[in-house]
Amino acid sequence: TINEQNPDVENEVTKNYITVGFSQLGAESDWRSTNTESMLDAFSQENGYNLIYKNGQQKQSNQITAIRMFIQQEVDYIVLAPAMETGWDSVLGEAKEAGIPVIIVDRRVDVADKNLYSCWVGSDFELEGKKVAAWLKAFTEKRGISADDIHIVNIQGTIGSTAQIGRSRGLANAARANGWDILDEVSGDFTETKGREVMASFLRKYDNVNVVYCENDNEAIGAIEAIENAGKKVGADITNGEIMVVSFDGVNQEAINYAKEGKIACIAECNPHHGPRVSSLIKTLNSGGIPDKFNYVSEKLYSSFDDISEIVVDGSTYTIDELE
Ligand code: GZL
Repeated sequence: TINEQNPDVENEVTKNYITVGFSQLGAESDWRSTNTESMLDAFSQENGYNLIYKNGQQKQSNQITAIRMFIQQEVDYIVLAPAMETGWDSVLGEAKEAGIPVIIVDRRVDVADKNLYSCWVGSDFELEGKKVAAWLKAFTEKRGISADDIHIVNIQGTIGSTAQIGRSRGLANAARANGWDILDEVSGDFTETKGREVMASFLRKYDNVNVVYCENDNEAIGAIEAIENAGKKVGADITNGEIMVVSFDGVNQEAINYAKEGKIACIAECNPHHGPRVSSLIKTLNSGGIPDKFNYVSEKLYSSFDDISEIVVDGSTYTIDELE
């Protein structure tokens, strides 16, 4: 007989495999596509898995439907990459009722009972924001640029996602501490199209923007296009009319090329390769082990301005890496 969910998979072959239901939030960015690839590679048959993969098209309702389907199919594990932090208590309660362990990957879930999921793996998004802000502070101070001359707009990610919450908080706290002016913050939903639209509206509204904090690379690419379409120059000479762009992810090749040219002044890496990490967490659970509840990945900071070789954040030193 053929498993109707995965027609190319023989039930006989997979009966002693670990069956995993993976609810991915969407395909909004290069980071997301790379993250999906990493998960599909890790949860292959040759690695001992039968994977049921569902793309939520950025809608939490689709993800909830997918989780309910996984429960119906009595999968062994559910992996959830949540679009936003809230709204998961009841469906994760149903998974717990069904005795199916849940692993959260990438963004976080804000649930009353943390026992609704076994563990989480992902990035420290606020630290990513702090790193970019620390780099901006080091860069501007080295050039004698006064905090009063720094006027920032933040093109935020999907509002309510952990990546947006952490990166926005990292910037806001640094701006308050350093006396920087944040002119505005509007969501670009982690996409190039919205990044371009939001940047164009910022340029119509403010004539003194000189730093654009993009909460992912796809937004940064859109913002650069909007800046150049408005006849302005993207660059680091921000007291002479240039507009500096900083960003997150380090996955999109165009953004990496921009960073090599100095068009994106600094990128905080956000590592998308969660597949092997989630697979090892499942293997630990499957052998009766108790994995750590929160598993943070370590990440780099990239810039082609090599006169800033390291930054300090909360007492820890981070080197600035060249982009390969
Ligand atoms: C971060 C991830 C974010 C990326 C965006 O781990 O949640 O979502 O930074 C992606 O590119 O859309």
